[in-house]
Amino acid sequence: MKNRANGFTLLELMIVLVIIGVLSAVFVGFGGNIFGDSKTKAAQAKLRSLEAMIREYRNIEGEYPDDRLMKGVAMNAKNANAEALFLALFDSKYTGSRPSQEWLVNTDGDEANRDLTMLGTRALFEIGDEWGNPILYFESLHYADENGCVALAGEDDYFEEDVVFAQRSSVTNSFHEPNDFQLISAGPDGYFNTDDDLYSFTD
Ligand SMILES: [Ca+2]
Ligand SMILES: [Ca+2]
Repeated sequence: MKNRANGFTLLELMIVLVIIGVLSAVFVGFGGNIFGDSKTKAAQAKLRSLEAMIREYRNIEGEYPDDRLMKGVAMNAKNANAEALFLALFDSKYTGSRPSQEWLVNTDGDEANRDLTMLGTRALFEIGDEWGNPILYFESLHYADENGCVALAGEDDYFEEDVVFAQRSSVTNSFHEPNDFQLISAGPDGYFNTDDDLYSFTD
């Protein structure tokens, strides 16, 4: 009697474990997708608001922020176009809207050789995406720059260098936003030049 009761309990336990296993697999898969989607949506919304800030900058300053750093300002050449956008929007004399300071990242750890912003630090930040990687900024005057931008991005602080260029239409082969600018996020995988990259323009 005692043995039978134990056997029955073990079988029940196994069934319950299998059910829990199936349910948690479903839940994790489902929850994971919802989480991923909402993060991507938030990232796209961030690109749109950054776009609006750059247009506001042009309205106030008469031209888009330069996507090049002044010579000799940075310690390294990485994330340069993202750092140039940061310097423009956080210039102490600039009067328009700025991104939240919580958006700032510095994946290459770069510093300027002098104080250039209203932040009281020489850190050469980038404006970061939802995954903590720099949002790259290409100004149309320099789309054809053959060196591209060397970006440092990755997942969980494991960064790698990618060379990123302004994007061309796959249909016409001409640059997207030919008279304006392009913003590029590495997307959920954290690496540039892959299929999940996010853009300020539609391909
Ligand atoms: Ca930096
Ligand atoms: Ca990517």
